[in-house]
Amino acid sequence: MKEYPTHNKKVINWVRKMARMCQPDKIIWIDGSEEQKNILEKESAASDELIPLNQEKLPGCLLHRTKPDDVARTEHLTFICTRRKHDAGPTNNWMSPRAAYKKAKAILKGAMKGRTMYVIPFSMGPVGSPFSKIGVELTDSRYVVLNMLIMTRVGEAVLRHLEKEDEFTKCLHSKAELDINKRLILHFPEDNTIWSVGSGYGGNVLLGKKCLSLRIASYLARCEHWFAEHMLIMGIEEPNGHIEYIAAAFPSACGKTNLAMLVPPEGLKVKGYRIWTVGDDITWMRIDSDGSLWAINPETGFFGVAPGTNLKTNLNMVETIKKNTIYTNVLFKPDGTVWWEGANGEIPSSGIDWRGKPWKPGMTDENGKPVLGAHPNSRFTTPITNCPTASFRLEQHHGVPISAIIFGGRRTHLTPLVFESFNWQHGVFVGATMASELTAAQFGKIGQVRRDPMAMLPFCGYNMAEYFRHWLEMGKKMTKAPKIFAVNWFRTDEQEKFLWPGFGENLRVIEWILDRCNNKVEAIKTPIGYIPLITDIDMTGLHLPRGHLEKLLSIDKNEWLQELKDIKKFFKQFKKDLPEQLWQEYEDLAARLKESSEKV
Ligand code: SAT
Ligand code: MN
Repeated sequence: MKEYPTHNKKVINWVRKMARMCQPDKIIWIDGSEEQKNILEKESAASDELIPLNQEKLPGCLLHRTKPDDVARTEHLTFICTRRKHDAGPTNNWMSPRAAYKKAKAILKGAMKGRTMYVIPFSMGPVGSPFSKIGVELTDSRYVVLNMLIMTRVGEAVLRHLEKEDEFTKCLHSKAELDINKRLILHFPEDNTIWSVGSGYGGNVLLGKKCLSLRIASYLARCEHWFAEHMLIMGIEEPNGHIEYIAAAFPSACGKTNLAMLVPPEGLKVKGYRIWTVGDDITWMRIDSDGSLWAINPETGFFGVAPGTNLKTNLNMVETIKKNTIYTNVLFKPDGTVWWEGANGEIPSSGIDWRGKPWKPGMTDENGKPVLGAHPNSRFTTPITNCPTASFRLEQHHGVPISAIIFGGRRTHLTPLVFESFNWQHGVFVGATMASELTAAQFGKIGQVRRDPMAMLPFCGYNMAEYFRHWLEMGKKMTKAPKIFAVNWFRTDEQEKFLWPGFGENLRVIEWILDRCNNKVEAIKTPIGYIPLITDIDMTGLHLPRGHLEKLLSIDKNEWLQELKDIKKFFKQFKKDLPEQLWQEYEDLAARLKESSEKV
């Protein structure tokens, strides 16, 4: 490829400038071709960056290991760098652009010496769609290039688009020394720029994903009146061929991927539903001329959590990751395949664990804790087109119409299996007051409850108070706004056992949600929202112990009054910025609870 395969001066000047700073030995432009991909794979294998897996059993699959202190997003090293601190808001880490550039420059200076700088022109969303955004990522990691080729649209078509269009997100990544003390994930929304240094973990370095498609995009979305959300999109097809689409927000590692491609449970098989997967992580939504919300998934792959993925939890994903998949931090088996805790089949008798050390089942560490074969946040990167349920509308420039928005968290107590908000404004309150227990996808204490509005706490690129306002404003612009629901698959009983089986059975709840959207069933009004009549959830073939469904739908007044205190604390940090409508919703909820009886 010639030195600069574009005439776009802005791109050329920026690449030159970044190269002067990082001082790579050479620059290679990524064209999205199979030949170039093959060369990169060979080079990665030779340099031990990636291990080719058993090509008979897992064709086109590779294994990668990150450093043990580089296995999840590092939220404490992630910054929103706006000129005014206030614009980043109280929930984001903030640094001034000047200080941030300076700090990162000191690490990036000469960081690519002896390495190649790859230039990846990519599009989030179908190239040329009114939804889509162009980015260019510079990186010194072949692993990043190979992942980006799966997760985004890369190559010639993007370059052609850049000939006409000047605007693009400038994404710079360098592994540098992979030193946690010199690691920074910096977002400059006002400059449409991302700098990531010192990490090799997906969420920190695949800059098209969380950094561009959520943090930068959420900022752009507010300016341009659309939504960039941490949501899956799935289609539910009825036997008559009609498909309804829903978008659902859950924090990381709470089952978005499994839900997006669920297999209808045995008991509902006779109803003939078919599920279509549009996306499992990120949703961009716009109001179309019909006054309703239409959505696309800007990505082209899944970056999913491996542990727990098996035929029972996610049959379609097991099928998806059989080829052309990059595995990260899983166990390497002697036969050249991979394994993780909660995988199918037998536990292997030996292997190389995610740290690259020999492993045997039952091994314990110096504290007597089991040594895991795969890291709890080990991942696979795999093309969406491998998925048996991949939607046939993935390339449609207008996306799919959204009937319902669902907010979900991981709460062992409090939140019932499902409830419906009273209206858009109340729905925004429900989203804004979401909370969830921490999982392995974040640094922090697993199990601890944290408030995670719209599952966007780590991903909102500006002041969340303004983000809530944006949600409220968008509601006014729609003539056919989707209904908003909350779900919780994770409620437990007194013995801390899950009350709801989850996975494919969740379709029973989604069925009720769609029935509500289509005005097919009544509901019970409670202080927190509408809940289903027990008889309106189709339980054919699912034999829950007596009283479980009632427990799943019960609302404990005292628990909710307690929750209100926490919500108040959360809201208060936004001071005067918090939209007054949310305080109003808070007061209304408090009043409804106080008037209600102990248990609903
Ligand atoms: O690690 S990622 O941010 O890419 C995935 C996630 O945590 O949702
Ligand atoms: Mn996610």
